[in-house]
Amino acid sequence: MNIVNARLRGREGLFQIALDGSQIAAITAQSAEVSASEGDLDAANNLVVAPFVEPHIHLDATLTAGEPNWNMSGTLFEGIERWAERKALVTHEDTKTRAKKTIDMLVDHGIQHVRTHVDVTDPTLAALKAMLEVREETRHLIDLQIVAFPQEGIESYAGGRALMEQAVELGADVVGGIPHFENTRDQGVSSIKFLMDLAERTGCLVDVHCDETDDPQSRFLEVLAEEARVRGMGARVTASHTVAMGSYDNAYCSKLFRLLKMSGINFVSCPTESIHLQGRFDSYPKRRGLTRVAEIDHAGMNVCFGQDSIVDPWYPLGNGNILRILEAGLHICHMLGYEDLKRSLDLITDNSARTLHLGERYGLEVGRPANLLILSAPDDYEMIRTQGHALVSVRHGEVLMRRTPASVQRG
Ligand code: 17E
Ligand code: FE2
Repeated sequence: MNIVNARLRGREGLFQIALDGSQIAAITAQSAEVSASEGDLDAANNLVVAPFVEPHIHLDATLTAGEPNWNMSGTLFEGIERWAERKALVTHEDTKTRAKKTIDMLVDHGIQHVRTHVDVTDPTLAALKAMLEVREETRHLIDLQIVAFPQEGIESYAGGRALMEQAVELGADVVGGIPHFENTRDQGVSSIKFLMDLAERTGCLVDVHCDETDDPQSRFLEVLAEEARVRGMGARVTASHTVAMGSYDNAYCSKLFRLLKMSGINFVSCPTESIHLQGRFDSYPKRRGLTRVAEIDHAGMNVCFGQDSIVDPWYPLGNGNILRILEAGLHICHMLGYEDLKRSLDLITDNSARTLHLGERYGLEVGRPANLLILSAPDDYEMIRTQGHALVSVRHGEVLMRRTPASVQRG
């Protein structure tokens, strides 16, 4: 199969992309627009990119908002309480059904790589066992990474350490954490040492919910970054949320950034989630409750955007469309300047792939997997401005999804 009349990010002109079974066989410049042959796909002067990536979602909690109770305060902490009520009702089949429905939504929007946090603070590990099956059963749709995520704490939850170890033994890909939720600061610190040891010993990646609070005293990011630096694990480590950084003063942040850069860790921001959950203890002025996305990016560090939730105790909306998250994030993070807009898709493609440590399993290059999207606009800026979509998603050399854009008649 060939894709013709494609625009590529950062390159002038039109291109043809040849797929040879499950690999990209060739990318060649076209001297003029061509008509597509039978069996080929016509990008019609629009962008072709590697698939969108969802670097941070909770597929075990998805589609449970209001069951049995709604989060009335809109805080993270009430979300955790409401989820504990729903968690008591979780079954194997219920988890698989909801996760698969949500994966279909992600696929409909061009996502082919997903990292999901799965709550392992449950003595039965029911959700984890269900998600391990989902990972295998949806390989034709997505590459799924599973994070062993201790929602109620590693040190503060009975048997928390053993559950984390068991989750990795059962097949989790990534070790998680939640230091700001542990009962004490000391427990937060020891939870990070424990989870970094576990990851180093087992070869897992690391993705920690870190400082997801407006409390400027929540400073576990420095602990995570230093552990990553000393062990030389930075590229394998991700700090998710880090929203307290939005409340740190500049003097502390200036010192912190030096360490963050030396550590080489990755960052995920979930802008729609954080603008909803944070700032809840403020009246006015009211904080935005996001990490310093533009500053992290402009300092040359790796940062990407994720959805976090779809209709769960923390966030009542969501439809799988990561472009909606990108648009919101660019607004909230003061990233609508031309320099940011013209490379904005980095935040849901290349940067996210780097966070997931996908290496040569990702990217529009000869020899890499034949996974790609045809978008509805010719460049990053126009994708955002027109609220564009992924129109075609190709995976393993075959069409996985086609979207027909709405058409408008005047008069
Ligand atoms: N759990 C958590 O600790 N934080 C979140 N944002 C979600 C679940 C969605
Ligand atoms: Fe999360």
